[in-house]
Amino acid sequence: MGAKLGLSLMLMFVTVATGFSPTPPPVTEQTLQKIAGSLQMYVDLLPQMPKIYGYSMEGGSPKPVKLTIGMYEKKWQFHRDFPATTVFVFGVGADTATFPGPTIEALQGVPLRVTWQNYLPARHILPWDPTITVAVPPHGGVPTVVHLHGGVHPPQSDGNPSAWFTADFRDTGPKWTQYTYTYPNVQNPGNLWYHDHALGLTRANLLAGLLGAYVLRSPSVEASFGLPAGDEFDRHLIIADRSFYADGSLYMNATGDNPSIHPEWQPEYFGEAVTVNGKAWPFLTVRCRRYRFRIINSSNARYFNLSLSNHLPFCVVGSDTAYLNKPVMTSTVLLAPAEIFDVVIDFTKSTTSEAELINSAPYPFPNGTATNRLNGKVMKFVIGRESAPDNSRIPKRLVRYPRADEREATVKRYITFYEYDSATEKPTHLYINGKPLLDPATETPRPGNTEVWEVINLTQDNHPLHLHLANFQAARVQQLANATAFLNCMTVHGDAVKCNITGQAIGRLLAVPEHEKTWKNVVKIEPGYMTTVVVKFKLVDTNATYPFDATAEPGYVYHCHILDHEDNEMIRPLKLIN
Ligand SMILES: *[C@@H]1O[C@H](CO)[C@@H](O)[C@H](O)[C@H]1NC(C)=O
Ligand SMILES: *[C@@H]1O[C@H](CO)[C@@H](O)[C@H](O)[C@H]1NC(C)=O
Ligand SMILES: *[C@@H]1O[C@H](CO)[C@@H](O)[C@H](O)[C@H]1NC(C)=O
Ligand SMILES: *[C@@H]1O[C@H](CO)[C@@H](O)[C@H](O)[C@H]1NC(C)=O
Ligand SMILES: *[C@@H]1O[C@H](CO)[C@@H](O)[C@H](O)[C@H]1NC(C)=O
Ligand SMILES: *[C@@H]1O[C@H](CO)[C@@H](O)[C@H](O)[C@H]1NC(C)=O
Ligand SMILES: *[C@@H]1O[C@H](CO)[C@@H](O)[C@H](O)[C@H]1NC(C)=O
Ligand SMILES: CC(=O)N[C@H]1CO[C@H](CO)[C@@H](O)[C@@H]1O
Ligand SMILES: [Cu+2]
Repeated sequence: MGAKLGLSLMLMFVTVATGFSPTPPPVTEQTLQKIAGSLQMYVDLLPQMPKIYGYSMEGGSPKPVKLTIGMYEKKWQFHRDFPATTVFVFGVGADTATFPGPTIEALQGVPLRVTWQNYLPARHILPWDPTITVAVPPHGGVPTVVHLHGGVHPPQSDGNPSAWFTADFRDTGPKWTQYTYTYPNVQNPGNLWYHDHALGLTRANLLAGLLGAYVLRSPSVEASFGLPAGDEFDRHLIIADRSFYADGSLYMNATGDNPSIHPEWQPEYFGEAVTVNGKAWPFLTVRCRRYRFRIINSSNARYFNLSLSNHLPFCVVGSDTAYLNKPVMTSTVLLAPAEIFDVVIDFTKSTTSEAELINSAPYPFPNGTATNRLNGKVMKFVIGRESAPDNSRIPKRLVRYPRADEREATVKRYITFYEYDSATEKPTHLYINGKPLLDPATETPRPGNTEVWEVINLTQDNHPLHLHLANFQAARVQQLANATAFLNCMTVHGDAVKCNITGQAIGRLLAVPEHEKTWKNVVKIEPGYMTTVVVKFKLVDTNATYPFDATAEPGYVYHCHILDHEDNEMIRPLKLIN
């Protein structure tokens, strides 16, 4: 305890010396709601982020390229009637950088190299917390490292939290190895996104704007589907909730839930305004035809249970980086943080001239506060009356990936989520398997193997589980007979088998929704249940092993994708070994 306290005090000293923590003016939840509530909804046109091509067509056939993408501080207008906001964003230059960053278009089989450059200033624009396990650069600046979420790539290009770097690579983290990352793009086509992953700073760096979409296309797989295509009809909706001060600056509560333990860390960030592609409650005028929307939830902690006010269904064609076996019609999709749904909306079926995209997910999910008139609205579609030309279609079949099959697994692991609370019953931190990130790896899969991870949530919240490198799928979701008894036993023995987990997981079964039955990168873990997750450490479309050394240092990680949890410290190493 003494050593730990000493370390905290030392880090705090460094913080003060570099002047990292701004003292925000006092603000109340009501003020924030007032600011958000004074803004008229649906006055800003939904932007499309600039595109960057991860290949060149010079000479007629696709060729690899190397990109340089920077992280810049700049001003961003979130709403027509609101002062511009200082953000940290990605772009090929400061003038073209956007919130969210440019969309990277990659092609299956064409590797892409990217040098991520940090041009961020000496001070962060948001509070962070020196008492959690966090990157603290000796010379100041904002530590960053980029992770391509859903990407199958070597560990050196994975954006390990300890591979962070500051402006001009002046300071680098202990696991930093290289300037330029390689994305082989050998995997199946689908939706990825890139975002910051710096140790203990992910929630603040993403909140500031360090995120963007990445699409991996495969003409040979996708051309025959006939889904809506082209910039106008195939679009991203990147959803993020944010709160603001009246002067336009981003708001993040700088007082921790347990200020004597963690002065600034809060267990979950929820914003009062819902932004899509960097605009608060935007609108999009659509033609009377089919559109494809790739919906990415880039919120820190907010789940979105999305539906359309005119009851038009979503036709879900994919989730995360994989297509479904066949399209699934559904009236609602539940997006966890970092989860992606790829949907088609057929506006010809609309009986109204407008449709609001609405959100009904309580926060925290599933049993928190109900949504209100602000965070219950996302955006609006204004639907053209005259039917528009449309040669797209909804195919009967998409990609026939093998189903999740527990019997293929050669290894079974038990993964348990814990929340630790202070005497005031406020969370101080969360761990996976009772261990912090920097403890040696315990999950050490072999490349090429299939494993079963029995994930047991002993907290009150739903947690989105994310593994780097692997694709996975929930096969079974079963309630524990007595979660309290199991938790009590785990507190004493710390061993799921000793605590009779097979005797415990005998309760109610929850169905995995049809539109989530594919090889995913995020699986929602229901509280009080054991979720059986089939994990593949190989390419899911061909069964091929990785065409690179996945066992190299610094390895990968797996974590909860509620960013505030990930930072403190619901994250563990994932180290592949032969
Ligand atoms: C910020 O967090 C502290 C500690 O949980 C809380 O007392 C305070 O009300 C919060 N402020 C706002 C504006 O929500
Ligand atoms: C977005 O993800 C966050 C957590 O990562 C989750 O709380 C929220 O519900 C998700 N929202 C949507 C629309 O999926
Ligand atoms: C999402 O909202 C719909 C109603 O709009 C509700 O029927 C459904 O149960 C909700 N889904 C979840 C997972 O809460
Ligand atoms: C959430 O609410 C439902 C219905 O009220 C209840 O059955 C369930 O146990 C609650 N879950 C938690 C984690 O409190
Ligand atoms: C669950 O286990 C706890 C602790 O062992 C016990 O006190 C409680 O009665 C049990 N609940 C049920 C419904 O069996
Ligand atoms: C495990 O739990 C089940 C169901 O609660 C019970 O029937 C069984 O006796 C338990 N086994 C052991 C070894 O405790
Ligand atoms: C990959 O393995 C699965 C399970 O063993 C099998 O069902 C599938 O046909 C294989 N796919 C290919 C392309 O070999
Ligand atoms: C739904 C459910 O059973 N949730 C439980 C999750 O685990 C905690 C203990 O950590 C219980 O308090 C919840 O009731
Ligand atoms: Cu979590």
